[in-house]
Amino acid sequence: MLSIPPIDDGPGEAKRDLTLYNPREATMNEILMEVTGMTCGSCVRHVTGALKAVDGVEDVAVDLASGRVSVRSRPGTAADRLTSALADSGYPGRIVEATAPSSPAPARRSGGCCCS
Ligand SMILES: [Cu+2]
Repeated sequence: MLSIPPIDDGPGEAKRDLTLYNPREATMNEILMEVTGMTCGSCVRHVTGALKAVDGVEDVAVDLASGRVSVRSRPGTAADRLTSALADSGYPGRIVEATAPSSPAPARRSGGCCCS
């Protein structure tokens, strides 16, 4: 029998994920968005700022390479306000996945990069 023993990370390692876990976040909605037009760190800051300005948004994480943005918001935050905030900032986006009910994304708008 071939068996691979479990890797022993030593004491303390098992709870390493807990250090990043904030119990308050367990009640947060997670919204995954796809944003177009981001090409640099400045774009990321614009998008982050636009989303954080939306009432109820607690945290914004932008992955520039994939154009994916995950937003953590308080329950009841209207997801369509996120897409309109993005449109207003010049970076059209749509909701890919949301734990909260969302309405369809508004019409997309082209353009938007600050550095092109
Ligand atoms: Cu840019």
